[in-house]
Amino acid sequence: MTGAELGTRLRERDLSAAPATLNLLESSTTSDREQAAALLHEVSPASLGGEASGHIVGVTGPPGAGKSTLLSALLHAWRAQGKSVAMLAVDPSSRRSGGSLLGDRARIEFDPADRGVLIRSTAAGDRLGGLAPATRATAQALAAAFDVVVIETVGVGQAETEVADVADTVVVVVQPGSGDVLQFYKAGIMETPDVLVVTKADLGQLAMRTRRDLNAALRSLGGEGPGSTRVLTVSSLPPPQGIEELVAALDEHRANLDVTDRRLRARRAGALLDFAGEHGERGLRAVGGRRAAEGLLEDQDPGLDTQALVSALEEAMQAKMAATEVSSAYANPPPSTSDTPSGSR
Ligand SMILES: Nc1nc2c(ncn2[C@@H]2O[C@H](COP(=O)(O)OP(=O)(O)O)[C@@H](O)[C@H]2O)c(=O)[nH]1
Ligand SMILES: [Mg+2]
Repeated sequence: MTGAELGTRLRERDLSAAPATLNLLESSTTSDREQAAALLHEVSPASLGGEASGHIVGVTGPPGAGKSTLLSALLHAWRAQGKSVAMLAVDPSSRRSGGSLLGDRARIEFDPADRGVLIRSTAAGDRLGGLAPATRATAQALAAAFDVVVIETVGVGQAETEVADVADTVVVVVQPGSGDVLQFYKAGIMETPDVLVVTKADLGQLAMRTRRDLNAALRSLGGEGPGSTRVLTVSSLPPPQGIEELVAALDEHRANLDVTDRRLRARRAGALLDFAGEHGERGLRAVGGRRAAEGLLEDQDPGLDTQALVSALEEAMQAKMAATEVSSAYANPPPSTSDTPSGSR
């Protein structure tokens, strides 16, 4: 099965193409990367004739906040609505055996026979929070076939920013009494998410209080009115509470979103991150710095996928490097014998 064939199947919303897609996009061999580029081209906005229709939801929060348990509840709610769901979890518990990183951890529960669901956990490796380039590309590709694509990352701050670069809607999950998140917002360290969820409402008054405190903090940041951050409380353990409201809040955010604009910015930001990750400061300097790179990305066809944007940056880099080699060869010709200092100085 070629990358282009997989991409075509995704475009036709054939969910059975998803596992092979994940494997291909995670592979780093040269031939697989070529196939991956062909796949991504098939599900690019240019090929789809518009943005992929799936809703990309980023879910992030500190370890133990209740993300996985919440996602199990959301999964059932979405499936009950007949929506197909892909969940990409960046899992820090796989760093240590038995998920002992922070004690008691839930897994996302689902029926393995259900063909409308795809769950993939990727080990976070050394990175707590950050997104692998493959996760970004995978989410964008799967959004062509699935109704909902969730990316779960762990952490606050950086994790939130990175997931905001790819998601249509960003959900930050906090548990009752977690004052640190409040402090982050007050200090302006975190971007405000689209939806804030306080979990474990069944534990009592503390959840309501945390919700009030978060609302007060958001008000003090001037975040009120349409389009501002919603704060919801949920209980994810049976009997679930607040899940329907959360599903509705996510739908509402997406319905009011300029998806084309957000996705275009996501692809450009992702391309810049991937390029800088691959080629470092030297690569950025070669294309004339970060600003110049951004300008170059803005000049590209808005229908290009992220990988194609990375390729455009790489071509510019290679052209610049080749030109520099030629011009420095003229500017600094290899010393001829007469130029060579011979003893005197
Ligand atoms: N009482 C209660 N416990 C919860 C709830 N949601 C999650 N938990 C518990 O909190 C712990 C961490 O949950 P988990 O989903 O693994 O958190 P994650 O690390 O953010 O994915 C587990 O022991 C869950 O059973 C909830 O709504 N109520
Ligand atoms: Mg988890």
